[in-house]
Amino acid sequence: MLYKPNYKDDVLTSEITPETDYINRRQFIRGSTKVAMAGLCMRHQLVLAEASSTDSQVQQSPLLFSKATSQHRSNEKHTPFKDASSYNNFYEFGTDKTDPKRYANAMTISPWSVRIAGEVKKPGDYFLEDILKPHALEERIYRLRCVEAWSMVIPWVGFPLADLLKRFSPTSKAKYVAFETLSRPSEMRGQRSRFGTIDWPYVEGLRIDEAMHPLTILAVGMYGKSLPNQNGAPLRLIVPWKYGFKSIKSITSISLTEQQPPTSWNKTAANEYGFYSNVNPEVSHPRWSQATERRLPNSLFKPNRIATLPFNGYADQVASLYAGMDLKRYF
Ligand SMILES: Nc1nc2c(c(=O)[nH]1)N[C@H]1C(S)=C(S)[C@@H](COP(=O)(O)O)O[C@H]1N2
Ligand SMILES: [Mo]
Repeated sequence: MLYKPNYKDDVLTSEITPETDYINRRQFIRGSTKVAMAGLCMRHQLVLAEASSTDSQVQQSPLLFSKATSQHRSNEKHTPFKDASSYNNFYEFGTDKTDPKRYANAMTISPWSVRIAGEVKKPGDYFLEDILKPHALEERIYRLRCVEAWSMVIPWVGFPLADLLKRFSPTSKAKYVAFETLSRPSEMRGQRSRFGTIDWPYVEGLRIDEAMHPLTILAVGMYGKSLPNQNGAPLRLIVPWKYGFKSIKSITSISLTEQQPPTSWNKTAANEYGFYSNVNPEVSHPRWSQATERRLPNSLFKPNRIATLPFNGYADQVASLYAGMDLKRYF
């Protein structure tokens, strides 16, 4: 099913920009098919990604967003969209890397609602449109490092998780944030499988300071378009300094908690996957080294093996969150 977010009417509405800009932008959207950029200057430069779709099964909607600032860019080559959308982990659809692209289109993503619960002053079930409404979308080009020792560089489109959490007024008891993915066996063949490893639904969690960190975002798109289902449409978490499994897909619940919440891979194999799961070349997985990674796309002739960096290269920005902690113990 085609997901058409109401960005043109909702997210970047007259609430946050003058009416004239709003109208100009709407005309801009309507009047363009293959677009690069126009000098629309509001708070940022707004970019409308190319609307042409290629071979993807689902035609992704273009998004309006501000281009990554130098702080959130990378001089590394982006992983091509083709690779980032066809080599995936999304166990709800199967355990092969090719399963998510093959089967995730069975997931209905519209309508979509997100439960905001726990230690907040404004809990409730909200439609995705209302969740997204006040947030201006921005591009963030981040490395994604899977615990399996491969990695990509992906231009996400989203907004800081902190901005969303603040809207719902966390109480003083909110010490952690717990996330949950959709549970819908009728559309998720991996959830029907008798050989499941994971106890569904997939759950993840962050400490509140990690959740509030400016690098932590909720993504609704990548490569300028709304997320393909296999990448976690319509809303997913991105925590770039942690192993990829922390970046939970297709979120239906965000809950503020006093206690550290359970997380799927930790429940599955506690000796292999910790709660923190910060990328750390010095702490090996019990069955393989984490010192290097295979940067996708790679091949037999171009193995593309590179050194893994502490905190996936974001140490300057996040190492202080863990000052005084033994990272070998809290892996
Ligand atoms: N709900 C859910 N979220 C998930 C997963 C999953 O199986 N289910 N896999 C994780 C893992 S292991 C990785 S590496 C990333 C992969 O994200 P990508 O497919 O967009 O590259 O998603 C993470 N989020
Ligand atoms: Mo992963």
